[in-house]
Amino acid sequence: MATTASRGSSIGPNAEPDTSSVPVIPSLLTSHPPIRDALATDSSQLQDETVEECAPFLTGYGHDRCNTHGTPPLLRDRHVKFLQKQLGMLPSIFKSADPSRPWIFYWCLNGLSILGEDVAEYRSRLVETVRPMQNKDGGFAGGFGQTSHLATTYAAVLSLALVGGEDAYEVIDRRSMWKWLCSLKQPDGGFQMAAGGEEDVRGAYCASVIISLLNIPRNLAHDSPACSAGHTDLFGGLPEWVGRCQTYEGGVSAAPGFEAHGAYAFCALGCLAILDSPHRTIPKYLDVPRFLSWLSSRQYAPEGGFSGRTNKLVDGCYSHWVGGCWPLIEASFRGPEGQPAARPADKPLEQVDDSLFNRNGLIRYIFCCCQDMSKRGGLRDKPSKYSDAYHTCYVLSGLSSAQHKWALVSARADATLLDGDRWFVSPFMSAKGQIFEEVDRVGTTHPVYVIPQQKVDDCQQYFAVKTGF
Ligand code: FPP
Ligand code: K
Ligand code: ZN
Repeated sequence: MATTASRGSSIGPNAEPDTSSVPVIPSLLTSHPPIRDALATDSSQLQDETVEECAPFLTGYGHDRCNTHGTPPLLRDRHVKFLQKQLGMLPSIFKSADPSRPWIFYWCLNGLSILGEDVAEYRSRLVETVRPMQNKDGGFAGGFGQTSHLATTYAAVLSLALVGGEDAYEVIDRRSMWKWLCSLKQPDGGFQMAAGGEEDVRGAYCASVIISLLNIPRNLAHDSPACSAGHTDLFGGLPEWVGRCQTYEGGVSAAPGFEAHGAYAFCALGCLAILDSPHRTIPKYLDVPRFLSWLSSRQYAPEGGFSGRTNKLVDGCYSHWVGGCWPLIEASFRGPEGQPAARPADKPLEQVDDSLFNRNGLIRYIFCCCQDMSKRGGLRDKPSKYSDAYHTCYVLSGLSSAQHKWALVSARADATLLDGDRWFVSPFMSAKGQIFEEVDRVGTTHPVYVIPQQKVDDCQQYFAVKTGF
């Protein structure tokens, strides 16, 4: 947490609670932080307003079905319906989102899958929809006739992996994908997002995900711009380039010299965890203590949620971008832990809470502030915002990482392999008590690829036998 607030002043409507009926909520999550910057600015004003906005929700306002910890239930069916609707015909106000259609597929399919839905039934629809989005020169665009982009390619590939099966995998033209990735690879080691486009850490992550999921050959085509710097490998100079994105604050920016942001931090760790096992790459290319200090400062009290950057506000989507950093950073200093002892799957083991962030704080922010409790459903940034597919996907993914514990079981023996690390997930249940109902525990996604672990394995297995194209 950013601060400890046991002596802070109370906020919200339950400042003087009738203790007989009011749930017990730690004062850290119901009080202003005890240490406040005396300098009032537009940022501190917005921060105060956000605390006031969240406070009534955090104490159970408007929820008639809160449990004894003041946590409302997960409105699973409503969120499922919301995502299903987003996969259908959309009204004309979505026109500007047309180039992001592969993203909408990914957010919805991944969100549905975290909520326990089988998304394989979308296979034939998805296959026919994304096929025309692939360009002859490689990669996927946001729609037919548009330019290929690494972000839409990443979203299309993950969507195909989510529905799985040969028909989906075979949509992808690996040879043209390889050629296109070679054309985006830059002499300084990074990747442009599109031909002539910006070079940033999203590119480093998206390219690493695509290459390692599809077993794309790593040798560089002779006409790649990166060859001029002597590179011969698609990954040449990439971890060094990612390392240069770490800022004085300890977080990671889009490209060297910019402001640290949670979304880019996740991309950096994800990329490094693909290039080799995280306990080798992360400490080698990042200053971990400085990174940890910045990452810890992303969780706010009393809101409980994460912000994306210094002096900005909590937002549900950072439950994933920031929350998803924790398992990777933990694996980086724990290293491979070996196969855990077998335990009954239906009974979570109570664990000593040695977590590096306040899991219950984040879980409370998500259940109380991020759910649209109306018929609309879906999850959101904060109570004053509308739910959307992006926030629904990433709030659920963040909830999943707060409800589970990931461990690296074994690391790849050979650093040239890209799919050798084995991860193990278990339900997290703090010995201090669980503030949500067991039925409200959501599914899991792979800590690096952010789709279910089984879908990652299936996809990598399918392409592993393809040597060359
Ligand atoms: C700031 O928005 C947001 C950014 C600077 C980064 C956005 C990037 C992503 C969400 C994802 C990238 C990842 C991949 C895999 C493509 P803001 O100023 O509206 O929000 P803030 O106030 O919370 O910083
Ligand atoms: K935001
Ligand atoms: Zn957001």
